Amino acid sequence: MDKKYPKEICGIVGKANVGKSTLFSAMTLAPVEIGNYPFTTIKPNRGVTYLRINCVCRELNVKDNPKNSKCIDGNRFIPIELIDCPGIIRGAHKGRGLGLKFLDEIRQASALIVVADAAGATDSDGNPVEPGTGEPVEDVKIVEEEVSHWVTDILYMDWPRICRIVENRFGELDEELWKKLSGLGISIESIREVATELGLNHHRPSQWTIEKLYDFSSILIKKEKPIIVAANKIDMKEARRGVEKLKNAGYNVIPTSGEAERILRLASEKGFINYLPGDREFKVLDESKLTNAQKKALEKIYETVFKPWGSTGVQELVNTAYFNLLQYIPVYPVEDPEKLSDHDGNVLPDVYLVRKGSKPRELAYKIHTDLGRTFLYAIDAKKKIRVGEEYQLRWGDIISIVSAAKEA
Ligand SMILES: Nc1nc2c(ncn2[C@@H]2O[C@H](COP(=O)(O)OP(=O)(O)OP(=O)(O)O)[C@@H](O)[C@H]2O)c(=O)[nH]1
Ligand SMILES: [Mg+2]
Repeated sequence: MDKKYPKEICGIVGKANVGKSTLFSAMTLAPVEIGNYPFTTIKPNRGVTYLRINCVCRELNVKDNPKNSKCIDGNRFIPIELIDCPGIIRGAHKGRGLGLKFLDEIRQASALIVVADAAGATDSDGNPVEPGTGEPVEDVKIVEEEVSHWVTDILYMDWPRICRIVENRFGELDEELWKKLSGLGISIESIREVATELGLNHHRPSQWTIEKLYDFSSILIKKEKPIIVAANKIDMKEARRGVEKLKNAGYNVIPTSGEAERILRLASEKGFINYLPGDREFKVLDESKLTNAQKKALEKIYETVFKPWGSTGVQELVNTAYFNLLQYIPVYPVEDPEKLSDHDGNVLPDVYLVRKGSKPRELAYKIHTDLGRTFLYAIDAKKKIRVGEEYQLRWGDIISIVSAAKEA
């Protein structure tokens, strides 16, 4: 049976020149263009990054053979696709800068990282300025507003047709809006809820003003695409105030230094240091192999990032987005509940991400539609007990699905 691995997508968006590509490069090790001027990136970059969790192999003291993920020293790394977008400036929906067309590429993203320049080293158009002068909260607001305009425009362009259909009773408004926003992963229930919340008439869309349509789009997108703010450039002293301001504005904020993470990841790849993404320290392996400049760069990272902030924050970004905001949990499906393996004998081969509250059948569907359709029951392989349809999967569960197809 062919397995399909569901793909999770995370988008990196933000004002021009705040460090998106540096962050992307740190998270994927992909070489991309980085420059201290706006619009260095002109089309989205795609790569793979990983969520990090403690692997159950440690808890059970078994040796695993990961297939869809990686296990390093008892840490399981679960892949997600990362997309680095070009910069956004105010008025982008009207074509300023590089416009917003590229947002089509992140329609499927379940989480968005909005990067802000916490050090305030860029103006609202992304030009370099004296650190501390730029407004990090504005960096996030610009993105929120432009994305809301983008959604508004998708709907507004087709508004006369939508009005005709609904007001001549050829279709329901919620459904027409949902079709129009298809691919954005927005549920029809949310559309209904937000329209009701705003007191908008479901039968007379021609009475909706463009301002109301904007409010509708803005609330809808916030509800469906949760954002995590990377308060970036924390290695600069001006960032402390910026981080506070972002937190006070009520955002989910993770202080980050993409640049520090990028240097550490590269140094670790080259074998100079011992460092895994998310570690709260790094160790130089052989000082004699480092040039003076490299030594200085590492010392600076320790002094400006690890000492004051504890880590580069980069791993926390995706971990917090998926495990706290989206409330995903990792579960390990296995075929053999005794050996904890797949049919080739690989122990704990896969980790799947499911929403908190998911049941075993949903996991079965994620693995294969046939497995979902023919699902009978599941086995909790840690406890060696049978669990039924109503069981709610828990963090780190090892689950074996028993299906009619398998029994036959
Ligand atoms: N001090 C500091 N500078 C950083 C950090 N991350 C990025 N930079 C610098 O910020 C500038 C912009 O970096 P990019 O990664 O190209 O920024 P971007 O947001 O992708 O820019 P556009 O693609 O033009 O929108 C470069 O000079 C980087 O070296 C960081 O964590 N700390
Ligand atoms: Mg860029």
